[in-house]
Amino acid sequence: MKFLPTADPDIYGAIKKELARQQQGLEMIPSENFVSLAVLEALGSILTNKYSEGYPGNRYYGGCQYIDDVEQLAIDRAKQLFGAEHVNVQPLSGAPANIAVYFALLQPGDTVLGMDLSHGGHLTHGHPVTYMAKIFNFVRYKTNAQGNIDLDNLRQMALEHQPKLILVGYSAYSREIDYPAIQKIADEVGALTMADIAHIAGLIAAGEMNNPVPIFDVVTTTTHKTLRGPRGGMIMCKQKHAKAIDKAVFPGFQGGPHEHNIAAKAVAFGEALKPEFKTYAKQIKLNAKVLEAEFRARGYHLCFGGTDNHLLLVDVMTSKGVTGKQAQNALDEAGITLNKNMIPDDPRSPMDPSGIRFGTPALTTRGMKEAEMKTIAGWMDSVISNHENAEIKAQIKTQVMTLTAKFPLYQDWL
Ligand code: DSN
Repeated sequence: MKFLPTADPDIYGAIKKELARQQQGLEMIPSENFVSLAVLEALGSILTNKYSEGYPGNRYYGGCQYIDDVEQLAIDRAKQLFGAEHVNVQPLSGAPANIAVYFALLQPGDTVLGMDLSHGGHLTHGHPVTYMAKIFNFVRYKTNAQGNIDLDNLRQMALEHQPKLILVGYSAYSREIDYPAIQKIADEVGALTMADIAHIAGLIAAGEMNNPVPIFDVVTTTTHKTLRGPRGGMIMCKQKHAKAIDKAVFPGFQGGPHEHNIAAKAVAFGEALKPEFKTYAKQIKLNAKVLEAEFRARGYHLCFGGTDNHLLLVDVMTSKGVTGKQAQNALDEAGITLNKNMIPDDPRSPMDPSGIRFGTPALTTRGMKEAEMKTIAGWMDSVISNHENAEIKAQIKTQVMTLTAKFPLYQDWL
């Protein structure tokens, strides 16, 4: 960096320390990733200076001719990636994208059928602590004992509650989703369908997971998880919902779009259209499968019976008598970052739940493969099983630093 070190040494210092943390640690939070330097450049560009309320070709402010090019490129590339009829790239992140969809398609008091948070759903899918839960009537379905979405139960609930919207797509669920079956239930009760593919968008774009976009009414995503773009959101929908969605995003909910961010989204979508991205997405899943096998072999209880995607939810309480918080803290001390997480119908509290959630997108971006996953699973087990043993945690941290040094990240960037 040329200017920041002298202009603002405090912020520069914090960035420098965070860079070292990212470089030296094993990032296993399944919703995190490392963007390319090209994405970073677009994100840090002068596009941040421009106001551009409206949409390409129809803005409220002057001087938007190049901004229009940027936003249209992002839209066109997203359409190509997912086979979408209409795309809105302006949502600032996943939560605003979901809220905009609710405002576009629902009236206050309407019923939405969404997955229970502890079974892998998301806060913005109607958790009682959210404002959306005060406006709309969210009814929650769950997974069955085998870890599958119980489609018979979902159908019964849909018949009973007559939802206006059926919502799928999760942030801690590790299995594939049968979109045509859910669309059939929605058709039977006259409900609209929405999928939140934030976690798995990159896997879907690469053809490694089922794609709801050609089937469902609306699909939301973030752009910064497996899709490996900048922090942001996006809505894809059938043409018949395009006007309502666009109006809900702006002027209904947001103001001026963040065009530097939209440019970075366009760059990331361009990267995801390349053949290398397919190889990357395949490897994310292969790596997750190795972690699954290694944890199963060590006697851990895997929620939902394992994984079809990039993440695992593991019940460390039942498996090893360690809470999710204890496991997260101990692993943090050893240089391995993941998050504590509720397991289905968790008897413990969200702040100290029974599980941990971890995944492979960021490690795979660094170039790590099956052999590294085996080693890492062994380290994780040692730390969890000896979570109060400072010596073991220190030893593993040293080994983590040796390993990460072999997979360089953002070298010379600062
Ligand atoms: N915070 C994101 C995650 O970790 O899944 C979703 O909101």
